[in-house]
Amino acid sequence: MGDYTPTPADKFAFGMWTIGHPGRDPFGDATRPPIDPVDYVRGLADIGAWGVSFHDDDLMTFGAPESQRRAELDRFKKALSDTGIVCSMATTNLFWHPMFKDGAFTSNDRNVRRLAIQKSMRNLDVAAELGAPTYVFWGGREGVESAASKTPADALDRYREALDFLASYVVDQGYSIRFAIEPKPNEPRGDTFLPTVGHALAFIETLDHADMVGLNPEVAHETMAGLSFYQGVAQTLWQGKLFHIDLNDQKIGRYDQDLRFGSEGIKDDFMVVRLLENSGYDGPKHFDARPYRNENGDGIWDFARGCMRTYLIFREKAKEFDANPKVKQALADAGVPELAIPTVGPYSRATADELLAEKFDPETLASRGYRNEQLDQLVIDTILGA
Ligand SMILES: [Mn+2]
Repeated sequence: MGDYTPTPADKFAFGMWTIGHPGRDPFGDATRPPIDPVDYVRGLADIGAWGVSFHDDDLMTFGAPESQRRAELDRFKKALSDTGIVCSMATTNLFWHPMFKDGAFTSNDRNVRRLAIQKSMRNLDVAAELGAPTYVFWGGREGVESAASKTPADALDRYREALDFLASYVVDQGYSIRFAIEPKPNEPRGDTFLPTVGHALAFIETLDHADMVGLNPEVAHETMAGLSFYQGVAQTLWQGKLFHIDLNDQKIGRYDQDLRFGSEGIKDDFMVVRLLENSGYDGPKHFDARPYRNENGDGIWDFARGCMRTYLIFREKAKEFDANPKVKQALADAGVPELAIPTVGPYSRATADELLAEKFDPETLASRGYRNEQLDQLVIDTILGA
């Protein structure tokens, strides 16, 4: 058993809005004071985190004079260099200000759309200055309550136009930044554009700079849609599009809970960690979650330590699972290695004729058992330490 103490080599990162979330919700005001960005970065270093991410408005007061914004940014930069915490991702706040109530890139107001792109360009400059390799696009307000209020094809055209323009800006500026779209089915809008991993993967293929754009899937968002996060991440990896990941937790069918990673969907979370660790993914393990609203003081850091601790426990359990001879046998019994064998190979007249001539006995094929119960029980035994 490891001691589950995180180190920067584990590449754990937290957003500025996560551990420091003041606890405001639609029914109640803040329950704890904001944390100064410099103290926040020091706190991350103290708990063994590696990276931090930010929205423009987390660091620099929106609408403040440029000299004040520069001073706020310089303070933050100094905290990064003092602690060694890396800026692992940046994003634009295109959801908080009331002007974004009808959307940002997809607002029906053309001037709001132009401002949203301008705001993103300015923060891309900051992201480049801080060395953030990934820029996330979560379309918080990109959606509708009334379906009649936007023509979906126009909204998708405008969404694509914004990302094409911004990707070209990155290329033109010579920045080493890739984009990651973060899908979410709803909340704060009734219906959000690009609601799931699948919608976003298909959308990316229509972009001018599709190679620069991948995904930032989030546990809570796929789970809200009733989907398996594990399967979503697996396909994202398969398509070479896992540019970033938001780890947290969520009960199906609820509002966006942003719970501590590993606190709810333990089995899916275990499978996600096993997948990430075995895939060669070397990006940040980024927690986009928040402490329970009734925490304060040390409690909010308990939350942050818990996210990392559970990841490390799952990482150890995943190694144990893959090394267990009983698991190897159960995987063989289930036919798992057989799925890796090509079915027919590349098409040729000869392989087609060979297949057409082959005789199958449906009764024999139907009589096979796949022993999934024993395999799944080994997953449970491993997680529970039995
Ligand atoms: Mn997120």
